[in-house]
Amino acid sequence: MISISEKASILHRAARTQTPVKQFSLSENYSLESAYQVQHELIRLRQEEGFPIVGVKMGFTSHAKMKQMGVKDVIIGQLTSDMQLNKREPLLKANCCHPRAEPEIAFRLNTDIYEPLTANEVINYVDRVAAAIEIIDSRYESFKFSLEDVVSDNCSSCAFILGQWCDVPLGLNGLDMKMSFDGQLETEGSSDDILDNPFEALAASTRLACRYNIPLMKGMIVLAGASTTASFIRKTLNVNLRVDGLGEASFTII
Ligand code: 0L1
Ligand code: MG
Repeated sequence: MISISEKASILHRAARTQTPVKQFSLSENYSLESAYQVQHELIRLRQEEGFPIVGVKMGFTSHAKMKQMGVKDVIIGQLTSDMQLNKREPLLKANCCHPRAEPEIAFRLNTDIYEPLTANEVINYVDRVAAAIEIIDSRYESFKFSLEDVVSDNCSSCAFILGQWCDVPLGLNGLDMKMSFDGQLETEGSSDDILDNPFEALAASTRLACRYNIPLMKGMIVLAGASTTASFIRKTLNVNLRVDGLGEASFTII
């Protein structure tokens, strides 16, 4: 049995050396609670390198993905400052194992949150919303993992880019989300595919953050999750996401 701190060190090293490892669940069963402890330890190692927590990400937010994974609930991971890309800064493919891009919506919190909130309540706790792209990059060989493995691996998070922050509209349903690779449409989804409504994903983040002692503080970012399955990035690319009413987010990978 591999200890919690050993699992975290293995995953941290895998990310830093771009060397995927075997999923832990092939050799042992472990609980979701232990998996979140591994995630906390992994984040502690990042913080030790000088990268503070800047937000959280929600995973498995589309019904298709939940079905594919055989799970009934979403998962939560943590974002550190080194993961945030800016427009002028390309993502280096050499720093990833096998990156994929996901079209998402991001929120910015205007207040610290210490309790689970409903979708109707949580709208009062955000001051901005933006189009966002998440780059996921499992540290497991062949992107294969159990629920516990992926939670330990900080929900496959690797990097993210935000578009311009916008005012929060009263509703976020029915927004078309088109992601293109080098100007060619790669995937198209709707904001309805993010847990039926991105505010539901935001509410779920408050429930899971409270349950697993993950901070949700004023100014933090919440990536609400993807509207479609992730797309493999195989070569140098310009990736662009356009969300109806929220504008665009884009980055280059070289
Ligand atoms: O952000 C996501 O929804 C991905 C969660 C982890 C599962 C995966 O790596 O596909
Ligand atoms: Mg995602």
